[in-house]
Amino acid sequence: MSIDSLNAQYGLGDQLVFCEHPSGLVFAKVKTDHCTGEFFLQGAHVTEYQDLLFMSSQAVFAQGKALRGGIPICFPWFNSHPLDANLPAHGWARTSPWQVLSTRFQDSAIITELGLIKDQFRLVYRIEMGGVLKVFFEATSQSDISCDYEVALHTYFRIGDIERVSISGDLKEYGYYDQLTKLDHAASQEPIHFDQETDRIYYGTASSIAIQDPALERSIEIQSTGSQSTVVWNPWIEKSKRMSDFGDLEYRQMCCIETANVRRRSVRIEPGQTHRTSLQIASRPL
Ligand code: TA6
Repeated sequence: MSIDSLNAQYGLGDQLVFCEHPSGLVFAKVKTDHCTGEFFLQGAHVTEYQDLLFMSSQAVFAQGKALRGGIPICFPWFNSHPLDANLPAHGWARTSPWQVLSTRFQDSAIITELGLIKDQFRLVYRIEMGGVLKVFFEATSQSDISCDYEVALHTYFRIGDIERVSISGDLKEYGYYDQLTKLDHAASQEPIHFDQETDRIYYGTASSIAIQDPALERSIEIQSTGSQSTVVWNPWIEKSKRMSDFGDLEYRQMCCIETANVRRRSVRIEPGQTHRTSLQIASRPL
């Protein structure tokens, strides 16, 4: 669908405008009295909401390439494919073209629904940009047998200084699997701090998490539903240097807190069944 047709059918005046990125990718600009934001149709990828999300200055905007930052949707597998390492890491949802299903202005928010049908799944992703950001990921099985999938809303949060950040909230109640050492760890009952490459899967329902960011004098409040695991990641300096679409020192201004259902907490849905994972992001002054 052309940009003009998209705006004619789904645009909402100057509050929701579809545009063509220099790369040729289509994205939408949101501007209301309460917020500004952006999302790309490729991957249904939210790239901006207020100043709460991190996008790498080295991000590559190209068809079929995952964008480094914002909220990539990892689905239907997390990290490497369990059977075929040649398949793209984190699945196909974040690099596929999603279609606009509907747009509306409601309760002071711009609400957009995007859809993708692929490999026996019907996906609907609702993005609500208002005083807070809400996203709802829904997967419905169109298979005639049970199927398992993994999902991670792989959110990159913008922070002021990684060495002064602490992650508080429900995660302290749960143990985690360290993806780097391949070891399990018991719950610490302590906030999480970063002083090295960190790549952990916390198993449990962490419905409320906060990123305390004294450098930016704010706390980012993360509420989730339908999520039985949370991934916490910072690449630190050596991995940052190995990522061509990420600045060597950008690890200092970001951390990923990923609302997920992965590995031991993957999702099993029956034929015709729908599972929803949702995320709400807001900030408050410290
Ligand atoms: O969620 C953490 C992680 O699985 C890390 O291991 C790292 O690979 C990161 O995702 C980024 O993955 P990507 O495929 O986007 O480079």
